[in-house]
Amino acid sequence: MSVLLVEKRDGYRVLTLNRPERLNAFNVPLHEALQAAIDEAGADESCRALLITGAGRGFCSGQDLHDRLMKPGEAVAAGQSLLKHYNPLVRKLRALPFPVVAAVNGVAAGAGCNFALACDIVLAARSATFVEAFARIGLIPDVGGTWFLPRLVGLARARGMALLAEPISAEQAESWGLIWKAVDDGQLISEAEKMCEHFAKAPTFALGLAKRALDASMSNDLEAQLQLEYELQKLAGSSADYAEGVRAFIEKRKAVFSGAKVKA
Ligand code: T3D
Repeated sequence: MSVLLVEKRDGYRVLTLNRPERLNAFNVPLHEALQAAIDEAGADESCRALLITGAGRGFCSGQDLHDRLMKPGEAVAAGQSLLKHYNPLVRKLRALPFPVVAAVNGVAAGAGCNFALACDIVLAARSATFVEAFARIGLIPDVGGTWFLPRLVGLARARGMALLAEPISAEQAESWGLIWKAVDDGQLISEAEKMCEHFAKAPTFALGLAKRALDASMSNDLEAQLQLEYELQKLAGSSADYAEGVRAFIEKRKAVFSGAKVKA
């Protein structure tokens, strides 16, 4: 059985982490399959959204610790693992020119928690939990966690999550602004599918530019951000989707967006 299931739908793809016996922990084959699937989705012009979820009762439990068992005096090259697998994974996710929806179906721990937070929209089953589990085993939060957490929930809560490593419920995560929404367990996948179906008909080019602008805002000052908005809005404003959006509004009908970077 493949460690990653890839399903092509009309206008979007579904990636299901598929190591349920280890709560979908990351190992090398899963990293390789996931990165290849993200690259393929990014290169497919008909793909306008990605839905990522986990098989079984967990979303992702982070690094597979069975691959990190050390003999006394031995050290694991955790740095190499970040350089080779985790950091490229976050970069690839953030660079995708369309929305990525994480449907967190169960526990998201360690790298699995921060992998979810690196997606654009996080929906979580009400029974799911988020755990910055690193402190329990002597590591620091990685996979962008030390960057995403304070920006999403502020320093006080980021510190609490990183230093205490206690599970945060989906409802708590929603009320803190860590995730978009907690939904009933039975509704999770259909809600995530509905959202991806919406994105598959959205002005994708503009959404990709909006992602870029929001990411850049994390380190830009206001002047730099205004300049970036000017540059990106020039691109969005010359797209066929903008022309169609305005026409549809005036004609009081639903817009039909191509999603492509085509000039009006
Ligand atoms: O070296 C590097 O690459 C550096 C980068 C590191 C990135 C990281 O992600 S470090 C953090 C690694 N993850 C963790 O520390 C979390 C470990 N897991 C847990 O703390 C708990 O399993 C959970 C809180 C996630 C869930 O608890 P619970 O009680 O619901 O489930 P469980 O019984 O603990 O787990 C179920 C099975 O999954 C169990 O196997 P078994 O006993 O039924 O055969 C358990 O061993 C396995 N499992 C869960 N997490 C992992 C795992 N196996 C390997 N690696 C895991 N991370």
